Amino acid sequence: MAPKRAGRRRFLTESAALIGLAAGTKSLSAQNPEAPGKDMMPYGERSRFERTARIRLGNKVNMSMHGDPNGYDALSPIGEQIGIITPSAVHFISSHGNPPPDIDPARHRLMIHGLVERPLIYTMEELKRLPSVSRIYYIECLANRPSPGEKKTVDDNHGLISCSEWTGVPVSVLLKEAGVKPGAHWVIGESAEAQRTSRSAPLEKMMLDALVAYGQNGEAIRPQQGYPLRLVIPGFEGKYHVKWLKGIKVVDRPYITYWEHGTFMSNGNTKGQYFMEQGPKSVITFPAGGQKLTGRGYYTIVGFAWTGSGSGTIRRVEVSIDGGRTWNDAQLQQPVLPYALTRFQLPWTWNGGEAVLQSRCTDDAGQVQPTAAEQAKFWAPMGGPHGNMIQPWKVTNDGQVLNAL
Ligand SMILES: Nc1nc2c(c(=O)[nH]1)N[C@H]1C(S)=C(S)[C@@H](COP(=O)(O)O)O[C@H]1N2
Ligand SMILES: [Mo]
Repeated sequence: MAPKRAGRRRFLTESAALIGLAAGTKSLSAQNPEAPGKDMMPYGERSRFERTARIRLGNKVNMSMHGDPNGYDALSPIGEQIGIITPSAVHFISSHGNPPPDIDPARHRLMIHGLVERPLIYTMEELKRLPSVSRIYYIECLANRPSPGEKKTVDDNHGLISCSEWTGVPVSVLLKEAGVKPGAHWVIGESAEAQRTSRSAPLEKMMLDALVAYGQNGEAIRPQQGYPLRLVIPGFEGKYHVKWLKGIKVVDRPYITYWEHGTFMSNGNTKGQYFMEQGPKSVITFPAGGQKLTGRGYYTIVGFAWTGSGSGTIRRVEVSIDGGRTWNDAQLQQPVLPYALTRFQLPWTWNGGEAVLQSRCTDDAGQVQPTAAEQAKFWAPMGGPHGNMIQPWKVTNDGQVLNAL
């Protein structure tokens, strides 16, 4: 009994001291240690010890990395993401030169028009009165691809992907309400920003699982992500997820809008086909490019896998620690959800020597993530629209992790 009582007494004394401290400094917990005086009770911020941040793109230095000369783009710090949800504050941004428009949700409208029986106009309030769904989906930019040379870190090579819980109304509900006319096969998502970035997608997919989303991770979508409304088309290239959505126009055939031109005409796509679904892809996010191991010993290799093909579900992830000679099945961390990031992990003891780490995933359609060589061959001669090749990372004997592509 005696040691226990002593323990309890010490606990009481310490908590009394804490209470005294808190009283003395006037509700310590309510203050932001970074910005003294700012009241953190209504809307919180992270600890001042946390530094994870987006990486801005589009200036002269890194423009060539992602190719958009007007870029208002930013990479998500994927190498530091914990769990499958990307915090909204560090969701990647791909906005083609547009700062987010300043939209008052009270004045925003969504128009359903084109080949429909009854054109409809919804206010945000009306949309929110409809039954909603919440789904965890990734969005990945077409430009998210590893490359040798200039891109060194895991964020540089893979930061144009993020995963959120999106909440909104299925597009099918709105289209059924409007009544799609015979002869309609495609849908154009129309956006409200100055430089219109409309995209078209097949009606079938829109009816299947596309969302008009107003919620992201439990709150309103962030301005950079399309506030107050965006399209979410699970598994499709990022550019189809139209932000600042103001119209859904039902049409007879695909229209090549300005921003679709790239997919349609380049990338060896001589048949003029659309490639909207993204193939199986995975990447080790620790240990990964730009990071450093602090010493030999036990580590857990972690990473993400995802696919836009088939039913969008990852079935298997293998990890190689010897440059692809042998492969080990990694553990898939639950939940494993369609069109979401899937976490994988594998225990690893680093003996201090050189090692080449890489992951390869298989989706539930049986498609296996290709090596860079296989990828190049498939999309020859000009390289494919989807950069889903295997990413090798080289651990040097002083613990640096380098891009080994
Ligand atoms: N209205 C509008 N929607 C848009 C874009 C845009 O510039 N304007 N960019 C597209 C591209 S290229 C991508 S990859 C995704 C990125 O979404 P995010 O910025 O929320 O990450 O949005 C798409 N939707
Ligand atoms: Mo994009």
